[in-house]
Amino acid sequence: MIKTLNMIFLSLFLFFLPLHAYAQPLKRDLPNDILRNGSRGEGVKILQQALNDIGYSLKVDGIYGNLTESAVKDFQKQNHLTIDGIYGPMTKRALEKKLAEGGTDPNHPSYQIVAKGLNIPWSLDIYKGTFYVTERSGNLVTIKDGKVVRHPMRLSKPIKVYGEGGLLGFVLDPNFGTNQTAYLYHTYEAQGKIYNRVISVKLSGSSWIEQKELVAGIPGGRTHNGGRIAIGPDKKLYVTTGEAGVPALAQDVKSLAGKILRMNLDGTIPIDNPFPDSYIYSYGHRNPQGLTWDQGGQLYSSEHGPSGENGWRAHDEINKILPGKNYGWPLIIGNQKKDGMESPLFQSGNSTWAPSGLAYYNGALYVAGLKGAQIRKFNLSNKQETVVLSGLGRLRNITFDGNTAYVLTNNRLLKGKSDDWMINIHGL
Ligand SMILES: [Ca+2]
Repeated sequence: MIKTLNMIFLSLFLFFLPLHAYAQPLKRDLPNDILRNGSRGEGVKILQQALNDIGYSLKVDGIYGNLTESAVKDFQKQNHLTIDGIYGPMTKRALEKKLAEGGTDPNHPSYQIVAKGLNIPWSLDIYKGTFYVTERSGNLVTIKDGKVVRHPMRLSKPIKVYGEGGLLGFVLDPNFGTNQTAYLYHTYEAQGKIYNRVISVKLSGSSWIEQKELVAGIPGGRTHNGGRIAIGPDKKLYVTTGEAGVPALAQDVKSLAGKILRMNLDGTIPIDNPFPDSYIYSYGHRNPQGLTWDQGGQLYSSEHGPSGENGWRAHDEINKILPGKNYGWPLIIGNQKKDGMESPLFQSGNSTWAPSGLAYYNGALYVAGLKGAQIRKFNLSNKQETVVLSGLGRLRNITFDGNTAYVLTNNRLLKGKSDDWMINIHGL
């Protein structure tokens, strides 16, 4: 309740004041009781607060219900404990350790809330102080001076909000100022099957109207829809697609699933793509959801590792993407090697980042983590990894505008209602 009240007070009175994420290790006197689904009381409250401190978004009500149980299970899973959802001595010790780490590095940044009340925001692009955000539930949102506006859309195929699918990627045309054009990636249904497509849309008045279908029929499903789109330094549109829950498709160079695609902004295939007459730029991907380029124009992508396939788990990846290369899924994971396949630049081993949005800034890659609930920084020269932000729940995306990073949270719940934020961070 304390945390909930705090959030309400913050939203009422501190909206424009900078909020500081914690820098110091967090100390909480965790209860010594055994707590389980059905437990109630002060001990449960302290546990819920502690779980929120490391990135979960629980209501602190002292009632150990299904949400608390699933957070405990998730925590146990990530810390390689028995996954029974019961808080006892082992879970307590692991939680104390996690709190002592504080989740952030000593030079961690301060952040401000730019907008609240978002519903699973997924992508962000910025033009002259206006933020263009997609919500997975099917809204294109603009945010200006903290005000959130949802715009009507006229599309030839309705957005199918299903599982991990919905309205996902979004990017403004390089000439948006004159042509009011943008590109988006969304899930749809045809003949009872789930697909994804990439289209261009134009802002007319306050409505977004479909202009052209660039590519359709990208296999989709309840999971692994990929969905990030970005325009490269070469002015081509790059698209991440998931293998739609069918791992073999990632190795099939006739399928658009489990790939990074590259196309001209009118949807045609660039003549210098690695495979003739194909959108495929790289393959062997499971569920890539991040794309970025460094100063020298090198492309990188983040991708979710396995969650049980072949008994494999975790091993999330950050890859350096080269044209025509095979990134191994489902034949190799993590640092495994195989002839003709690329191993990742960074991988999470037995822990899980669940990496989504990826951004390059000043010699480093920054990835937004869902399960990990962190922004992780990967220094490209010394290969060091640091956590630069945590404690805000699942994080979907990070985008830099000059020296400022903008981060979207995902699935934060406030009193059972979605309350995702866009925050900005200075000093990364
Ligand atoms: Ca791989």
